[in-house]
Amino acid sequence: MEKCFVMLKPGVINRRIAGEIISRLERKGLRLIGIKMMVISGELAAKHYQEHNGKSFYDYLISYITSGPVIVMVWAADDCIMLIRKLVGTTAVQDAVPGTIRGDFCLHTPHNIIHASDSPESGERETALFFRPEEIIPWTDELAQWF
Ligand code: 3AN
Repeated sequence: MEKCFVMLKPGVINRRIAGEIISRLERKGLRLIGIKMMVISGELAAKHYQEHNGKSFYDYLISYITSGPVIVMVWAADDCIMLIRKLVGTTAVQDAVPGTIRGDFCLHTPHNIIHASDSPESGERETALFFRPEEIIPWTDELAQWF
């Protein structure tokens, strides 16, 4: 089963929309197997966004992501990453279609509200960065027998 690491970025808790966003992923039928609230250190942020090091928006991205509490989650399902990224919408908020999370809740790309892994490898890597193994709870889904 594919894992997708998801982060609700700083500001989401402040805006009181965490429940709304989590609910969208939950209603899709995805399985939540890990969740916690935290403040990310500069060191962890740098590891998470290492692929963007050197880009024009990198310093801003690191300072933003460490500026307040975030909610980190791990979701599981077949094709979880593709399904979540469709619900999330495009990186550039001006292209994000209404009905998607970014299309409905974001004004600016640097504050595009939510991170979701973009490949199964990233899903595994990011999950291991943010969660200890015992924090992942792969509960049995009784509906799965019908899938
Ligand atoms: P995504 O989050 O959609 O996978 P990435 O991995 O390309 O997109 O970018 C990581 C984060 O960096 C984005 N969520 C956004 O906050 C920021 N970012 C990406 N591209 C830009 C940009 N052109 N200008 C400002 N910030 C950006």
